[in-house]
Amino acid sequence: MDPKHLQSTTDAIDPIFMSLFGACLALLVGITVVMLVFVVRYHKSRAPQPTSQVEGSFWLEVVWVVLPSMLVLAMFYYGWAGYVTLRTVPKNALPVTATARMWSWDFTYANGRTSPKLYVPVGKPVVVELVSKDVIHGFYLPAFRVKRDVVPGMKNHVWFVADKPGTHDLFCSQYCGTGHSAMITTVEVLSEEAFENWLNQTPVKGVRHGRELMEKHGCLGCHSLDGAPAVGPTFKGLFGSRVRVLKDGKPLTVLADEVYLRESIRQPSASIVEGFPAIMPVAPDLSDADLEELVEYLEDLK
Ligand SMILES: [Cu+2]
Repeated sequence: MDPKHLQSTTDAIDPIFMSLFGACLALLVGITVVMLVFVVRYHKSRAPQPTSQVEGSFWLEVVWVVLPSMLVLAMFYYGWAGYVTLRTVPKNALPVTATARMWSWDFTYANGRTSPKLYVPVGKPVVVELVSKDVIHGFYLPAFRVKRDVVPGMKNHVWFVADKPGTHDLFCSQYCGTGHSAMITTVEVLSEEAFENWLNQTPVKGVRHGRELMEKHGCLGCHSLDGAPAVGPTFKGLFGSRVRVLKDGKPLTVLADEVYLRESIRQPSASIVEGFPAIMPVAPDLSDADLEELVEYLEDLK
């Protein structure tokens, strides 16, 4: 399908939104003006006696039944048409899986490439399968008028098409716990060529890959790398430091060595750093090789 002739989600939603908004505005202004005119015109000082005794008006009643009915039917028709556009995925759409977890997003492409940001090519529709690892999240992309709940155990999707390169915000729209406000990322719209290059790039091992793993597994939703306060303790200066923890309910000072890091990643509830809530989830999809890379990365942060 030629992208020029493809109706985007924005094209589908904006005219409906503006006409509903316009109809509401016209009613608000019309009703308010009539109300004010009547308040003045029929004030007791101007009209001390009841002005008339109206029994009814056939045609007036026909008008106020038929006009509003047509208005709400038109609202339904255009609303439905927009909904159908949002739910009808173009045939050539590029599939991407969005995985939501407390409290981060990651995106998986057909060739296995994963990314903490949603990279898309310009002019090509993208269909995003929505998967949640834990609780109900919301995939919210205001720039493309797209918002859909991400419910664990439920198949769901959204689609959109970007018409020019750029960066747009991607939010979680359902309050999903302490780190909800940190559950933000971006959609990066690239030219077709730049997108193909990015898609076929293999992530390099080492420090950069360690950082990618952090983003992929959502560590950075709760832990900062620069000492900034967050939901969980910062990673800055963690390795080799002495940490006050609660182990089996007893306070204890431990050395943050490799053993401690491995245990804290694999079994987050084994020891809880003092002053922080015991809310870190286990990561069953973290391989042993990736675990070692994460530990190495944390050592480098020292
Ligand atoms: Cu969320």
